[in-house]
Amino acid sequence: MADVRFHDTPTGPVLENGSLRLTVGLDEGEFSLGRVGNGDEIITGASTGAELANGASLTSRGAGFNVAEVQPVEDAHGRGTAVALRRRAAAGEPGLALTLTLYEEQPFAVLQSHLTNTAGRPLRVQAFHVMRASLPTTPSTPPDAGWRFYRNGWQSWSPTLTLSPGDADIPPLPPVVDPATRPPGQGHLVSDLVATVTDPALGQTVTAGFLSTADQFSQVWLHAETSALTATSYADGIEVGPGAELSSERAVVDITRDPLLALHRYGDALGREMGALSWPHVTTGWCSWYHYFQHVSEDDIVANLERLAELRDELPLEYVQVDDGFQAGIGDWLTPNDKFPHGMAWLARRIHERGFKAGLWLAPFLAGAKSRLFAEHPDWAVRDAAGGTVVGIQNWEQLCYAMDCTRPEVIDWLEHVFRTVTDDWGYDYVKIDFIYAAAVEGVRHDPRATRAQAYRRGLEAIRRAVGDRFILGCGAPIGPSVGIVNGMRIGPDVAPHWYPLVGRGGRSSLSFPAAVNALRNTINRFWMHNRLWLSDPDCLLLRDSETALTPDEVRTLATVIAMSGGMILDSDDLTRLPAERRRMLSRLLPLRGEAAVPLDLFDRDLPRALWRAGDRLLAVVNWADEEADVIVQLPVPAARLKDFWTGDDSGVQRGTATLRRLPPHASRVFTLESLED
Ligand code: 9PG
Repeated sequence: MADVRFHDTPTGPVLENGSLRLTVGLDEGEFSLGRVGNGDEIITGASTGAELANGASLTSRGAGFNVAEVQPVEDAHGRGTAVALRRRAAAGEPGLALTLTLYEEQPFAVLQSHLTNTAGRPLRVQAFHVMRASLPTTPSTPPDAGWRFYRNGWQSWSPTLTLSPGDADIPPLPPVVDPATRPPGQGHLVSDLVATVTDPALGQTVTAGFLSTADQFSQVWLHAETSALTATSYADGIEVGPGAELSSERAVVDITRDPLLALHRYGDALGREMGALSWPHVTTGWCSWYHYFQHVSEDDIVANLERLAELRDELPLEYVQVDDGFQAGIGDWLTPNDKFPHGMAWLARRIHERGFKAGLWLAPFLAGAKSRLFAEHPDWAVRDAAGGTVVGIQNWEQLCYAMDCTRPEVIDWLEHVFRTVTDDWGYDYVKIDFIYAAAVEGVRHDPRATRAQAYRRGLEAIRRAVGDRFILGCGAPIGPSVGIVNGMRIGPDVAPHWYPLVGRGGRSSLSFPAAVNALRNTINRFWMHNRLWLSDPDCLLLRDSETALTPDEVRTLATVIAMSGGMILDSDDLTRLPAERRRMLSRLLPLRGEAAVPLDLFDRDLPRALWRAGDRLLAVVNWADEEADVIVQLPVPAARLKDFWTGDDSGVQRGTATLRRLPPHASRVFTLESLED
């Protein structure tokens, strides 16, 4: 790429690198963005704005900008040039500024808004609309054509899929799935953190998202009718003192022709900016939850441990992870219940003696109404405006309150709990679950902390306590977890049934436990793995009894998990798992590494073709409830297809691959051998 060039024109500054041109209209208070050499501007009439807690709002549109500063920058993304624009304010208005940055070596623009309190009394900021822009519309096209919207969910379990403007938005499910703020008014599709919109007819893709994610939650909205695109960073009404300044998170806008590449690029940039953690290898293990659930006992763990030791050569798994069910109460993590008579340190020692590493589940940001923790510290919960305790979830036959991680006593307690679990008991791995609870809306001890900051303080305390041991985030908001967790659950719970048990077909059930729900997110969040953390697609369930999954469904679940390249944990009773099902696991374990790209991500919410260029594996799934012929576009012009499971030669296919009469929910995996000869 090239240097960043800056020039002044009569209407305002222009910033340009080898791929993008950013044009500012000073009098309009707007900017536009397009690809160099393409002529067309894709983002037009873009403005910046802020909303105050008292309902007042500010926008640059119409007010105009002055150029405040042009300066070189250098950061995680390389060298660049930043232009600071100051909104022309009327007397008495707060100051609003926008910084626009282009980098020499990056094909995206970075935007950040800043608000200055020029008054003599504090002011509270609700949100920054860092960018409000228009995308080109194609009004003559039917509602299902035009822009296709990649929608990312707020936390691990929140639905992630592509939608059309004609589709209804996925409703939020407070507080579990999505307590985050929603845009005013109907007609928007909403994505958390990042959205990619692509129009195959126009051949254009715009990715708008956020690069910095520690301080404010963020969303991107597309207005279905007007194609207005808004990137918002939530300041949650925190106070800005007289003379002080508050900035939004840093937004990124990327314009490309290839939507899959755009998501990879965004993941790389977010990982760089937030210092994503790496791990030497993709972890594997066994987890107690999906067979024993909360009835698990020490004997169950030991029985599986002994079986794992016997099977070590066949199944080289690393971690034995004890899930929910060992603790005396939700919050009483250091007291085991009577199903674990020898205590948790004994169990970790036993796991180590057999040559495995030990993992433990906790839900550290919840305090159950029946717990000793809550009885002793009712003041540790987040409050609502009326002074009531805020519920994080109703589960385990009680209300569970959300912990206020802005309280120093809570931070001390968290460190104590996690030091005990790791240093004293010896656990090498913690699965921290339901951790969105630290980020619920409410009143906290520190009124200057946003939801994201409160969450991050809790997470940082856990990281301090566990040192460089493995942390798996679960039920975790995506953005502020980057840089702290090693592994991350990226979808809803798997289950020994394909569809959710309730609400099937309804959109609000997309985050309920079900094999198909877990797979949807695992496929659609492909770009996170190895960029933000190791992705955890949730467990394999391979058993042939105590399951409602058909053999085809079991194989598809296992195949898609393996194609994700992410963590592989089995969750069956290994003392009873048939040899033939175990062999499936041994075959799939070596596939950890590369995440498959869903080639048809923007065509449907459950992509049918998953491709790994590194080992040339192509998986094809029939998501339909009936037998069907599935036709997919090949990622190469032509290839000989060799069946991964059977080794059978399935012949040469050109352009597309046609799979005849694939049973419902069945899949096929092929190695694509090239046709050199
Ligand atoms: C243990 C489980 C497992 C699982 C986690 C998480 O909405 N809910 O009531 C709800 C309950 C459980 C749940 C997700 C949502 O599963 O994902 O792997 O650890 O907790 O209780």
